[in-house]
Amino acid sequence: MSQVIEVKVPDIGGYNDVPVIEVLVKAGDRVEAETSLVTLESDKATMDVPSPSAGVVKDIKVKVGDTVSEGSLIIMLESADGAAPAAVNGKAAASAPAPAAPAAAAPATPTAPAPAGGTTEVKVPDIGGYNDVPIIEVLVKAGDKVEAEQSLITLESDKATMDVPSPSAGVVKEVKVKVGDTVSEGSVIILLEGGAAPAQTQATAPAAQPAAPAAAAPQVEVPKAPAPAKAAEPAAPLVPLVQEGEHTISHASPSVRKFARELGVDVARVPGSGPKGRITLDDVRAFIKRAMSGQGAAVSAPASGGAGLDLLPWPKIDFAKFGPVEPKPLSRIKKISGANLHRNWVMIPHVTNNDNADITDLEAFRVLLNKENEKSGVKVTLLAFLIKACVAALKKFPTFNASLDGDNLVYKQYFNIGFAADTPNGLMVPVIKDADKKGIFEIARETSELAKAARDGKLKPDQMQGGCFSISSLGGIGGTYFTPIINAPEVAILGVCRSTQQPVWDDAKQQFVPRLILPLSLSYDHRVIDGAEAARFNTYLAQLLHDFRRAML
Ligand code: CAO
Repeated sequence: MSQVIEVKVPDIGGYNDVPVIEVLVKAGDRVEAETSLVTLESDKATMDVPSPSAGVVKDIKVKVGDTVSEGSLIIMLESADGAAPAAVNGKAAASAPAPAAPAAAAPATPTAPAPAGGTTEVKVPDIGGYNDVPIIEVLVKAGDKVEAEQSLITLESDKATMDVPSPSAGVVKEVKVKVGDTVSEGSVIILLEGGAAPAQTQATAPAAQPAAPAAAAPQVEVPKAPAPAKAAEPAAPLVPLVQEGEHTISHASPSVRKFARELGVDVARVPGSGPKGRITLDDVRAFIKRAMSGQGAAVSAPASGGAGLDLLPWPKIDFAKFGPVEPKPLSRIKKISGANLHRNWVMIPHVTNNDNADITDLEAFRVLLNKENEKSGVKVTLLAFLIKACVAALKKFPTFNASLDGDNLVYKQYFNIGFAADTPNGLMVPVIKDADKKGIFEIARETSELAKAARDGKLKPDQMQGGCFSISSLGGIGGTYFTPIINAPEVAILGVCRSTQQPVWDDAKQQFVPRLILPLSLSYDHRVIDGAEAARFNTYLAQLLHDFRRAML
């Protein structure tokens, strides 16, 4: 016969107001005895509250962010067989007590004072009778200054993850263990120098505890961790925080979670590099670094839901195994532009529209202009015409001269055009300001001066700022079409490749004629620009380059 029981928070080592960090079931879920229901996290331990029996979740009484203490009601469970475990069995359904066993080992708490000054051995406390528990993280190194209660190492049994905190403030003299070592109660983990134990530590030292023996290195019996279910309390044992092959729960020690929380990082979005995908402090640091450099979204992925990119780690290969190599650091410009390109590529839904422009007449005009102005010292380039044509197209299609700002589209009423310049140190994008107010000669002179400044490493920051739209011209080099990456917060970029003579059908003459054809590749942000609009923009641009008189229409 089924009965509805109240599942309450068990003894969690005297902690009160412990935050619920994960609710692992929902109403209607069928659970087995010992299935984890919620995860609690104090600043020292992460613990799951398991189901006292098999059954169906009727109602969930807590949500993420709530705080709970021993006895707090968390779930109403319709017990499948009425055979609730010992602690619940036989009680009235509505008032069934919480499972008797603590859900997990709580953090170790110092129980004996450290002497002021001198060296003390910090040992593994009572960890609930577990032996040979692997160390999954060593959080300090020799020379580190630590505060009382600061986590020193993280242990992980198959049932719980727990930090061993420092019994007092001091300096780590020696670390006696390393990741992968296994320890049991009493194992020496660290030699700690100096520092007096906090008052509370002394006050909580159990009376029965023998005083530290008078030895050169006085011993500190550290932390008494409330034991998980003992023989007398057969109910819910601890449950692993991470199930093999399942990543719905972030695998991180309490100290890593705390560190992430302090920095506002959602630990579920941090890819773990430790064993079984465990998240380390370095993973959190790397995540923040990536976020700061604008690459966060590229590598972070929610642990569930499929909204992110669940990427494999970058392959680490010893190339020297296959032949001689010479590693060289990336240039500063490559590092900066690389981070920007990466963010833009990942965050903007790029689409590229390819088209052709017949620039036969324009090229003839350009050659003529250069002949007429040979002595001026200014070479009229195709790039200058491209800039002018783009300004006209931006005026006709203002969405291309806009930027996304949250839910707003900011339309710019100025026309600053950036152009990619290839320099020995990497890509730079100088900007021609107010290109709408400048003539072809002025633009040609300015692009050549800015390109030279870029190559000489003399571009000033303000000469690269304020762009509305960019052009990447590879025409002097070659290629047919390519996909230029949008230079955020701009919403489009024009890529231009090498013009070539091609046979084009002439309707009037009813024959093929040779024409100079310029390939145009327009990448646009599909959140802002529709495909049809992009095709119109590119077509218009091609018409302008074919016959500039259209700009006057
Ligand atoms: N088709 C055919 N020939 C072209 C051409 C095109 N589309 N564009 C330029 N050329 C020719 C020019 O006619 C010139 O030839 P001559 O020396 O015989 O006169 C030669 O190529 C050099 O061109 P240019 O002096 O006009 O220079 P430019 O305006 O093409 O380039 C600049 C200036 C700064 C854009 C270029 O030097 C550069 O750095 N380009 C690389 C940009 C880049 O790296 N883009 C990729 C970024 S990642 O998306």
